[in-house]
Amino acid sequence: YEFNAAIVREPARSVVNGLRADDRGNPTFDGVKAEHTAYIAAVRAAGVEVTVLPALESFPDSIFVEDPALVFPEGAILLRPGAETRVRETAEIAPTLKAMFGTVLDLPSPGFADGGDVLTAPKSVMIGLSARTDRAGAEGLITSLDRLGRKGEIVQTPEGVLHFKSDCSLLDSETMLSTKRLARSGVFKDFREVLIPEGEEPAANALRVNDVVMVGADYPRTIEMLDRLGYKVVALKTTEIGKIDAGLSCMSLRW
Ligand code: CIR
Repeated sequence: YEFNAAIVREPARSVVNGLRADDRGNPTFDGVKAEHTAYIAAVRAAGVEVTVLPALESFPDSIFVEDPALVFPEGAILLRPGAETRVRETAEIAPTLKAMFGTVLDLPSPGFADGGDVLTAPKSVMIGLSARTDRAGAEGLITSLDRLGRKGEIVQTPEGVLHFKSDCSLLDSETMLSTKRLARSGVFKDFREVLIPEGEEPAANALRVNDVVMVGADYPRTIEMLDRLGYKVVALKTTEIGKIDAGLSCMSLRW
């Protein structure tokens, strides 16, 4: 969770048509834009140098740069998103990553993997199988991680949850913020677990950046809990991006 640099992408007007599992109405472009602007400011305020890429009108979900790639200080991996409308986002971000990283690997074929399913923890990189990340993709990713000197571990995303990280985030090197439904599977037995209060599940996609934890402003009980545990919480509005199943980690690639 210690980062010097990040990449984000401006939302396109088409973001209002972003993918979603349940339709709770379209987000507004201005609302998404405002949430994104505040997010960039918060990441910068946490001490990170942020590169802002231009909007891609043909890719409604391209604001969620976390999904088509994976980055580490030692190199980047170009992924293959599991949603048909998002696969070509990889080719769009590839030139930027090739300019910024000495090593850029391609996810081996076959299979699919979304960055939202990948959680970088201190001892391993956890890869959640989901509707977007299949076993072939996860196994291919383990090979790529190996080439970067990282150990990958395949785990399961709860049924009906978009991404593994929709339900968890690293709070510090020993502590995981998780929904109860995910923690129940035992995946975080090597961590201290902090469980999301019932009804605030989307708050699990929080984002630790250097000394702050960014949390969705719509989740007061989670904010209060983290505050009480001594974390420096920055509350950010995620109401509009939440309508297209996104949270705080989705909007950046960090290293
Ligand atoms: C999608 O369904 O792909 C987007 N509407 C939301 C992606 C969220 N990304 C993430 O959790 N990493």
